[in-house]
Amino acid sequence: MKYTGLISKTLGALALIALFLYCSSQSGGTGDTGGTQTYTLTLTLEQPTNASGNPLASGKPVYGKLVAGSGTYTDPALYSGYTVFPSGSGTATMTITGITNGTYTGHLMIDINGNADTNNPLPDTGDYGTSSPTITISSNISDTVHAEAWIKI
Ligand SMILES: [Ca+2]
Repeated sequence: MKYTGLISKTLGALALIALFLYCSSQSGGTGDTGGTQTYTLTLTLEQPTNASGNPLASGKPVYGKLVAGSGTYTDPALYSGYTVFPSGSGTATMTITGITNGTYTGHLMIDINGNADTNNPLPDTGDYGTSSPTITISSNISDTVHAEAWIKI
């Protein structure tokens, strides 16, 4: 048949369009912008504790950020998060959304003395920080920061 080839090409093109539309509709993800896949980092934060196990950050704000590559805590945040520890001994949850595929360094700090600039929060003496892990994001990630991970600055 003369038209068979044309019909199968047309069907093939329609299938490609359908596949494209399907893929476009699958790029969902929180914070998705313009079809670029993004991911969410969810951290459960335990409070630092004293030798008796009492919480040391009750009601205190926590700032987190991801910086490019192996960047330091003074580098600008590509992505940032904020939460507050509850009163008492509870944990806090920090959610950082809209992260694109890549390798970052994560920085966390508890502003114990409440003097951080909320636009560019940096730790000072008496605050708590953590070691700064390399974080490779290629999916949604959930992790826990344990009480022992906090270091007094
Ligand atoms: Ca501070």
